[in-house]
Amino acid sequence: FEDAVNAGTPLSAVAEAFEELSALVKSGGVHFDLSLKPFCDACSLVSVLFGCLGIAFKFAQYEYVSKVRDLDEASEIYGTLNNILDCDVENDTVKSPGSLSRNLRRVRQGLDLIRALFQNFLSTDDCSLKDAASTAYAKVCAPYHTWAVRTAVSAGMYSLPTREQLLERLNETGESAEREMRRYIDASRPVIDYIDKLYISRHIILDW
Ligand code: 1PZ
Repeated sequence: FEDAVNAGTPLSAVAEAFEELSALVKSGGVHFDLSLKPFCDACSLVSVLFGCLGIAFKFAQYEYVSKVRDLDEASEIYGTLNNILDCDVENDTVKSPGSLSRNLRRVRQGLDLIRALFQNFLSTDDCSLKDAASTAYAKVCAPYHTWAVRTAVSAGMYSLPTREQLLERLNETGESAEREMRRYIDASRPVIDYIDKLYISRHIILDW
């Protein structure tokens, strides 16, 4: 009954999409070849969360959405995540600005950022969104962003909504949000690990 009540929220849609993705990845064995299409579909859902953050994060939304779109547009030609890596390795463009392998790496960092943010958000009842987001950003993304981006992000943090505003905008209660965030935290892990292995198995060190 509770699930039915919560069925239509953006957060539950994100959780469900990542559970499906994670089930695919987990069922596939070591040589599983994840298709770009379902991956990009799930990643696109995440962008609804940006709508709750206010205009200061429009740039982050644009950055994230355009990278997911590039990957999505490549899905028919490349088919799978593995093929993207193979092609960029061959052309020595894995880390080149705008390359699909680089975009995939950035999208993966976005997914991990949300995971860390949810984890911080749930760790205590009185953790503000600003604190949860700042800590998550510092750990997951800041080491790989330029000084200018880090400065803009830390200024933007002050404009984030409060905990209560966020829940309201997401159409969640404290309890329902906790449930959906936990679903995402659990489901995103295998997907993030899968993406990391695409690079590691090709001897690409993930320090960028
Ligand atoms: C409720 C959620 C609150 C989350 C608040 C945290 C917001 C963090 C904002 C990060 C802004 C990043 C802006 C630009 C970054 C670019 O420099 C990099 C590098 O791009 P490249 O040089 O490789 O082309 N771009 C990215 O890392 C793309 C993804 C960044 C955004 C991910 C955020 C996703 C999570 C938001 C959740 C709603």
